[in-house]
Amino acid sequence: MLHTSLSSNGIPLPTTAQYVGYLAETSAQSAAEGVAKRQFAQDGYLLMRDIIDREKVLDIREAYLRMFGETFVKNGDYRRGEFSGVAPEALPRHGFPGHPAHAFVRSEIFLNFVDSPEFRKLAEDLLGGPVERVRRTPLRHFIKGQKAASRAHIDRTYIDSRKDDFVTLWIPLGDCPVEAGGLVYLEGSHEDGSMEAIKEVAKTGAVPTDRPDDSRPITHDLRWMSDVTRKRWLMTNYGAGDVIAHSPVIVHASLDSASDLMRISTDVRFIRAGAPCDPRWQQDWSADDGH
Ligand SMILES: O=C(O)CCC(=O)C(=O)O
Repeated sequence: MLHTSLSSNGIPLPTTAQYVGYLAETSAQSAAEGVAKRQFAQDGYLLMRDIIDREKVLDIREAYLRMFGETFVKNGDYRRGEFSGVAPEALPRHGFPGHPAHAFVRSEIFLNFVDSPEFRKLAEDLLGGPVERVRRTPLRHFIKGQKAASRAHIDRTYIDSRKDDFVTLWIPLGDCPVEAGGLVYLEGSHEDGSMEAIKEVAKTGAVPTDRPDDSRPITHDLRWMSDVTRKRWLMTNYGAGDVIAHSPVIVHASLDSASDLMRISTDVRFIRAGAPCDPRWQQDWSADDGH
């Protein structure tokens, strides 16, 4: 039982053990260890703590938040990055041209960060050989009270790839406790018939969705998803320096941010070298690109 209330896209998710649990952490120091590879195959994700320098992550958080001006963060503390309650006026939508996130994913500091050798090594260890980084690298930024979160989905719906040729690294850019709205995973959904069960329900048109014109997200209702699949949503308090790798077929989503601490993160993707890469993902991310 978590001592906080949870919701995703405004829909409450009960905090009982029927609905939520904690992500497993690996004891491995590196994903090259057999135990890490087995965990990744078995769980569909691998949570590694402190694999990159915390200060390097906070440098990125600070550089991004400085783009919003002085009054955006509490006490001028860009490294902590609590929302002051004062947003700059007349900004374009998040990640659209003209928004700071759009410029930031094209900046040298960000590109140097996502090209960190630690990320490449992790992907190579998990895919078992040389990899290429997928160019399109979104930057996510959620602020308390928005009631907006990532809907339940699998990455393979968005990116054409063979399941074993592809890995996503989700990287919190700063501390991200559960109440700040980090990524949550539907336990065991990468390996059995959960998606088949959902497809059957989808045929009846009974899947709740707040995006009826977009067939890519499964649902915005995490409680419903848990009821239908009889699976729990797994979560954790992420810290700056942590990385979670996930398979393109595990169902994941995120929680609404209910913390002053802004949730800022990026998802860096790697594909096995030589494997075909979805051309839509070979451009820089722009939130209006429709992918
Ligand atoms: O950060 C998010 O809310 C979504 C990220 C995601 O779906 C992913 O990394 O695959």
